[in-house]
Amino acid sequence: MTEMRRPRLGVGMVGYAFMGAAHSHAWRTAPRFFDLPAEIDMAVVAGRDETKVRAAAARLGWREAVTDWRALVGHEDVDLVDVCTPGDTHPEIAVAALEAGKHVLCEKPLANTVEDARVMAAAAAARPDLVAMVGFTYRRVPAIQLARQLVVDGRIGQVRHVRAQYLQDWIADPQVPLSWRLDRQKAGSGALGDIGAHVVDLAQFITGESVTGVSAVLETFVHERPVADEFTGLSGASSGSGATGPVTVDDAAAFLGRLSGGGLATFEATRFAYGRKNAIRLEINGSTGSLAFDFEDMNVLHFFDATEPAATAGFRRIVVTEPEHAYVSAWWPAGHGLGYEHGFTHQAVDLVRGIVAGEHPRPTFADGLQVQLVLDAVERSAADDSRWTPVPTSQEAVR
Ligand code: SOE
Repeated sequence: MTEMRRPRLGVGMVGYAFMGAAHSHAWRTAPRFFDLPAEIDMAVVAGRDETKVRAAAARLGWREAVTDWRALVGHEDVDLVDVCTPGDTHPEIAVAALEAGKHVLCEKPLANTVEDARVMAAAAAARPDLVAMVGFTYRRVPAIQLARQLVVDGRIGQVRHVRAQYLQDWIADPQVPLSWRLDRQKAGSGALGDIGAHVVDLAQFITGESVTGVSAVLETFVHERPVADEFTGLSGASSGSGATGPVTVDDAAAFLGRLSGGGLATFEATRFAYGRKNAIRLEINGSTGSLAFDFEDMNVLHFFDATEPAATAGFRRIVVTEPEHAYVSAWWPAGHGLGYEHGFTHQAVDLVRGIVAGEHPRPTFADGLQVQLVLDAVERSAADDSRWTPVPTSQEAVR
């Protein structure tokens, strides 16, 4: 019997820090656990510093290292460009890749501005033969997939409320040094774009509705921080020289929204919630039930079915590790649990399958643009004090 040869898919990744490491892990792991319709070739990684990019290539499993992303985009072995850089470079790299006939996976948020996101979405629309996907990875957590399925199946009825929070604490200490995520030029915004974007995407993905309007506040609590000399993971280390620089983004965002189906939503994104490490908390109340999720217990989904007899109804704690659940059968025996990195692997799997099938796995660049429009509306709302209604003190009230 002759075995069908699978096509080769050459991947080129730009950037190799936190997201680059997570994506590399996904590219290495996806073919080892999932049946993929293509052979993954981790062909090239690009980064500006030659020594560091070579070391990253060796550590993360890339065949070749280059110091210019243009060389990667033009590389004959590269069919897919994986963009893991800060947002300010997304448009140039992604558009060049699409124009060169390469599929693209781009980290979120899609861009730093609506205008840039629009250009990227237009470039993707001009090449329907190519896949252009945004890295809203949390969609591919099995419990989130189950939440979406329960909504599709009508198990919570019409959505009335979404309560969405993304809470971290890694910059709550004012001595945590500056890094690109605190620089508006590079990141576009702060907690809003870095983590708020995820909960906007998740709320819309699970409900199947879109945010149609917002009323927002943004705040920066720490305006000046030590300058970093070295970067690791999310943050960096300062040598203690005493040099400081400005924080140019929001530290926290809070906003109300209306949903296209008539429901109300509240959103909160902060990196100042001491004790909350990566708490993506979602609660959705519908006309016949509710869902609740917390990424800090990411293998679990809570479901309340209001059609059950009141005497015994209660939130059901579903451990989402059965082979029936999305993606799970490729991994471990029931109950053995998945972690942060698995979402990235699932993303790689769906992307490769989409490319080979000639489909457009979501979230597409058009979906990324839509989230960007919400973020932009939040910034415009927060900048406009005209609808802000101050509360008089009780002394003022009795005067
Ligand atoms: C990437 O998807 C990302 O949003 C990072 O940019 C955040 O900083 C991280 O905390 C969550 O994941």
